[in-house]
Amino acid sequence: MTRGPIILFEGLDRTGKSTQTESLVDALRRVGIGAELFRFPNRETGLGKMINAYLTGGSLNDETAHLLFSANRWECKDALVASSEAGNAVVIDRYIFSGVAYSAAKGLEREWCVSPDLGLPSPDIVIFFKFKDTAKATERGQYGEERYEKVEFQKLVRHEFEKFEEESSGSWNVVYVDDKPIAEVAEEVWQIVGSVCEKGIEDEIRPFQWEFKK
Ligand code: NYM
Ligand code: MG
Repeated sequence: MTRGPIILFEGLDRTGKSTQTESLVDALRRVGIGAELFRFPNRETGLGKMINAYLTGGSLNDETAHLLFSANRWECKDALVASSEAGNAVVIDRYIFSGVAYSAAKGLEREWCVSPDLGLPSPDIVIFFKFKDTAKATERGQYGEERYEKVEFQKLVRHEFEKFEEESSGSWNVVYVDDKPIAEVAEEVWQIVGSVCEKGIEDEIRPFQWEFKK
C-alpha cells in the first residue's frame, strides 16, 4: 500500500514555518495531491488549551509542561496515521524535536525529554529552517509576548536543534532562510518534497526512535 509522506518542518520561532507549511499544503492541493497540515502544539484540543494558557503566562513546572506537549502529539496520532494511510502528504509544523529542544534548553535531560515521544509516527522527511547569520535571528526577532520568545533563550534552543541536526548524519534537510523571499524558500522546499509527494511512500510508518551521540 502506498501512503503519503510525513514531512516535518522544525526551527526556531520566526523562521517562517507556519507560512511555508501552509503554502506547501496549498501548492500540493493545487496540483491534485491530497495534503493535510498538523501543527504542534495543537491548541484546539483540551490539552492544547492548557498548553496555550501555559505559553501565555500560566505556570507549570518544566516536566509537566513537557509531558503536556508530548501528550498533545499522542492525542493526534491516530488522525495523523489515518491521513498518511489515506494517501495525503502529512505536513507537520513542529513536532518531537521542538518538544525536546525547548525543554532541554531549560535544563531537562535530552534522553528524559525524548522518552515520552518514542513510538510516535516517525517523519519521513525533516526540513530544518535556520539562519546562517545568527544576528539575523535577532533582527527578525520581533518576537511576540509568549514564553520562550526571547533572544537569549532562542540561542539555547538553536544549540539544541543543532545537536539533532548533527546526530541526523546528514538526513535532515537544512534550509537557510536569511533574507530569502517567501517564494524562494517555497521553491527550495518543493525541490526537497515535490517528487516524494507525487510518488508516495511504500514503507510502513516507522515508530520514532533516536540515537543520541554523547
Ligand atoms: N513548543 C512547541 C514547546 O516548547 N514544546 C513542544 O513540544 C512544541 C511543539 O511552543 N515557542 C514551543 C515552541 C514555541 C511555542 O509554538 C509555540 P508555535 O509554533 O509558535 O505556535
Ligand atoms: Mg511561536
